[in-house]
Amino acid sequence: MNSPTSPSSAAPSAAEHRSGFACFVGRPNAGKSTLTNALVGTKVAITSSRPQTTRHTVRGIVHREDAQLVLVDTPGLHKPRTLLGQRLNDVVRTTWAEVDVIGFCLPADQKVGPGDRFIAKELAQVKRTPKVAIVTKTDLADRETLTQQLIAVDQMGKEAGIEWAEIVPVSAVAGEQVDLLADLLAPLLPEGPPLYPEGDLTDEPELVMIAELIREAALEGVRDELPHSIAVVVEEMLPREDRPADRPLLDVHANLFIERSSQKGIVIGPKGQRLKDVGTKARRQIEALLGTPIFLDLHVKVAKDWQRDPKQLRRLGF
Ligand SMILES: Nc1nc2c(ncn2[C@@H]2O[C@H](COP(=O)(O)OP(=O)(O)OP(=O)(O)O)[C@@H](O)[C@H]2O)c(=O)[nH]1
Ligand SMILES: [Mg+2]
Repeated sequence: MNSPTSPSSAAPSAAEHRSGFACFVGRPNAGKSTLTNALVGTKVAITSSRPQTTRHTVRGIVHREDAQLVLVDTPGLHKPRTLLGQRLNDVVRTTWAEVDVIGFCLPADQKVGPGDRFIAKELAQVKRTPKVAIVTKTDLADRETLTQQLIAVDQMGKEAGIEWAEIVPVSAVAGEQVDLLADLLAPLLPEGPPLYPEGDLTDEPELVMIAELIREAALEGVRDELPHSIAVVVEEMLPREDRPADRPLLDVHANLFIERSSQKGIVIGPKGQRLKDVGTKARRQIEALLGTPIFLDLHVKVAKDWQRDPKQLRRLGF
C-alpha cells in the first residue's frame, strides 16, 4: 500500500497500466496469425490455408487504455521433417520462455488430436506462465460441436497437468469474442508502461513484410509440398529516377526461391500467367502497406533443397 502522502497514490490508474507479451501457439493452420491480425486490427502476419505458413515470430501490438499487449505469433508446432522444421520448432520453444502469457489455439472444427496433446505436454513444462486455451474458428462449428470441444480442451489440460487461466472460444473471421479475448489477456500481464510507441502495430521490418506478402500471394493455389518449398527475399528497393515528385514509383526487386527446377513450371504457370497473377496480387498488398505505387520485379530461382541446407537457410534468413 502507498502512504496517502506518496505521489503515486494520486494517480492510481497510471500505476495499473499493464504491458507484456503473449504468444499464440498451436498446430499449423490453427488460426494463430489470423487471430493476431484480428486483435491488432490490421494485417501484420500473413495467413493461408496451407499449414506452416508462418516461419518466424511476428509481433503485433494491441494498444489499449489499460494495457499494451504485444502478441507474438509463432510458427505452428509440428513434427519436423526438415532442418527448417526443426528451426521453426526451436523458435517456438524459445518464445515460451520469454512471454508473460501463452495462448494455445485449437480449431473448433477439428477434434483434439495427438498433435495438440504433444504441444500440451510440452507446455506443461513451462510452469509459471499463465496459459489460456483459445478455441478458434468457432464460425465453423455448430453449438454442440463447440460445447464438446470446450469439454475436450478442458480434459486435455487436466491430462497434461495444465490449469487453464481461461478457456475462450473465438472467431477471428467473424470477429466474435476477439475483444473479449483481449480483455482476458490484459489482466494476465505484469504492471508496466507501454513497451512500444503509440501507433506502432508491428516490429516487422518493411523488407520482411514485403517478402512475406509476396510469399502469401504465391502460396494460394499451389498444391502438396510446394508451399513449403517457397521462400522470398527482397533484394532491393529503390525509388525510380526521373519521376515527377507527385508521381513517385518504387522499384521492388524480389526473388522467389523454390527447391527444384521441376517446380519452376508450376510457380510460373502456362505462359507465365500464374507468376503474373501472384505479382499483381502481391503488388496491390505492398502498395496498400507502403501507400505508394510500386513496380514489382519478381524472379523465380532455384535454391536446391534449401530447407535442408544450413548454408542456404542462413542466406534465406533462418
Ligand atoms: N472460418 C474461419 N477460418 C479461419 C479463422 N481463423 C483462421 N482461419 C483460416 O484458417 C487458415 C489458417 O489460418 P492461419 O491464421 O494462417 O493459421 P496459423 O495457425 O497461423 O498457421 P501456421 O502459420 O501455418 O501455423 C486460413 O485459411 C484462415 O483463413 C476463423 O476464425 N474462421
Ligand atoms: Mg501463422
